[in-house]
Amino acid sequence: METTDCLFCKIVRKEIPASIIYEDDATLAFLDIHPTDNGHTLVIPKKHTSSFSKTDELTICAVTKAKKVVAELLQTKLKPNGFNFVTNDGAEAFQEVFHYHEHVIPKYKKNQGYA
Ligand code: DGP
Repeated sequence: METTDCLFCKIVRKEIPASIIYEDDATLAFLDIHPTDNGHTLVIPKKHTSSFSKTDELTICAVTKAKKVVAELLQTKLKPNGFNFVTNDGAEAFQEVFHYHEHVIPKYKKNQGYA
């Protein structure tokens, strides 16, 4: 896909709005529009790459470092009891947006989620 048509590239270029919670030179993190839990965040590289398996190691390292920062931010702000770190790679694995992204999903004890 051309980056001009890519939804997450448009978010990187600030052409469409997103609730950005972290940004550095190489990565961006913003709240998922369809959260499965409070604080569900997507961490993406700023440069376009379609999926985890098509991404170079340096970019994966940058995204992984950003994931750690994001988890710490969410831990401080929302006090979850754990996290799911999820990567969907390929249509058969339910990847819907073909710009590599990592899900950081805070998990809460029962009845603590949407406090
Ligand atoms: P995946 O199935 O791993 O490709 O997840 C894609 C996620 O992207 C899905 O949880 C919903 C989210 N998403 C789709 N469109 C938008 C959007 O326009 N803005 C934001 N913030 N998230 C989006």
